[in-house]
Amino acid sequence: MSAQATNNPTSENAGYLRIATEEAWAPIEMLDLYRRMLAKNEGGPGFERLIGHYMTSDAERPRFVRDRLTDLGESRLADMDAVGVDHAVLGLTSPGTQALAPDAAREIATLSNDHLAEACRRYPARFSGLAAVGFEDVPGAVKELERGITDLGLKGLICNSHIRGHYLDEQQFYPILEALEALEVPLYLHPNTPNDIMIGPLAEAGLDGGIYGFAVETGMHLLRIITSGVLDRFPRLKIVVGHLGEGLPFWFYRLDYMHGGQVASKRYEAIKPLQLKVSEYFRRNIWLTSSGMPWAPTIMYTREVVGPDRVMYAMDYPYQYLAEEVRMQDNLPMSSQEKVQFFQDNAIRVFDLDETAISSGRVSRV
Ligand code: 1DF
Ligand code: MN
Repeated sequence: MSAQATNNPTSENAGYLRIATEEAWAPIEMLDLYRRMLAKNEGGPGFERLIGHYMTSDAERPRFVRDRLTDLGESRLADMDAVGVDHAVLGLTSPGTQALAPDAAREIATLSNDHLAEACRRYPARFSGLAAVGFEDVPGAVKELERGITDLGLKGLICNSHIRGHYLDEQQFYPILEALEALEVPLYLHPNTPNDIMIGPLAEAGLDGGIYGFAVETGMHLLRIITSGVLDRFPRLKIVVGHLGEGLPFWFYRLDYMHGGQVASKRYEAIKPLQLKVSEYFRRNIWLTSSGMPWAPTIMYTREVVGPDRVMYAMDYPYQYLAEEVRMQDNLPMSSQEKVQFFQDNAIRVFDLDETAISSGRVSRV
């Protein structure tokens, strides 16, 4: 592929496919339901602060977001082309089904999976998708996950952190984790607004959103999954986490030290001995994406402590759509082989993407 062969300003001669792994979408039906919930003051404080903003603000960014979330066709593809993103792994935007009562959650999950699978069939070079489920109806969730993966060809499960205040380490959700392990597909543990109990002081300071509150909520969720022993019980479970692991790699030494101390002193009943150190689960069960975190020092540090085969590119479209951030990551201080791994191969491997379809799409665009 030559420089003249593409009209794409940033993918010329890149030498790798850019696969973006935390890309958001929403069916119109879900946004309509969200609007009805807002009008009736349903959904809780976090929902109101997050979705209220994106559904009603006249500012440019929320307008762009609500306009682009629902598109699984030409305008999304044009935006991807404009910044050189070859392929997007799409997940139902936060909070997805997870602010909804069980019946509505099931209905939205089913229609989302159908719409998303249709877009992936239409544009196999450009889109792959993650299944959504209604988590509170656990047997229904297992069935829908199996349908999503086996019948619809989706590539994993999106979980937008807390499930109306509940967390995946609770035993009631084990059948879903068991199904993920059996199907050999990853869980994408994506941010949500903090739960109703945690949100108070964050909201008071305006820190409940992507600026920090999402990471507090989602990092805690991931830690609960680890410290509860879920990954000893399901040792082949694969979990993908955005925002470079919601900051947790920076905590590895302290997590291991404090966890060991708490086990030794039997300080809390919930902190039990684990088969591995807390940080070691990140090198066995967990993959991290660079969504929202395009900054070289943090990406390079994270690769160093979890391994280069576990850190991969994500954009977080349409929430963070900047050509500059693609370029920042094109310019990471890595060898060309390491960039292939970061932008392309890690995602292909963990999501089991169709490399042939993705590559052929690129050729047809040049
Ligand atoms: C925001 C960020 C919103 C992310 C999201 O979904 C989201 C935001 C409502 O900035 O308000 O998925 N994100 O993943 O960083
Ligand atoms: Mn996101």
